[in-house]
Amino acid sequence: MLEVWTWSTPNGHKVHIALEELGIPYKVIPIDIGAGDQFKPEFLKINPNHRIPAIVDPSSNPPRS
Ligand SMILES: N[C@@H](CCC(=O)N[C@@H](CS)C(=O)NCC(=O)O)C(=O)O
Repeated sequence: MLEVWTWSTPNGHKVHIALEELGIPYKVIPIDIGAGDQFKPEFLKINPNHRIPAIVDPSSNPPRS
């Protein structure tokens, strides 16, 4: 299942709208950009430019973001 690393902002909402419209299942991983979660190493591994939203496909080998 796709992972959506995101927060409640207009850029974050765009991804939910698209995935819901397409009927693609996904799991949300909240990244509180107000608290600085986007600078944590676990998120920077996914998106080094520290911006949400980011989508990860864990079924890919290696996982793609
Ligand atoms: N081009 C990106 C822009 C994403 C973006 O600017 N995200 C902002 C929140 S809406 C962000 O993560 N800001 C945190 C930061 O820059 O550290 C998109 O449209 O999704």
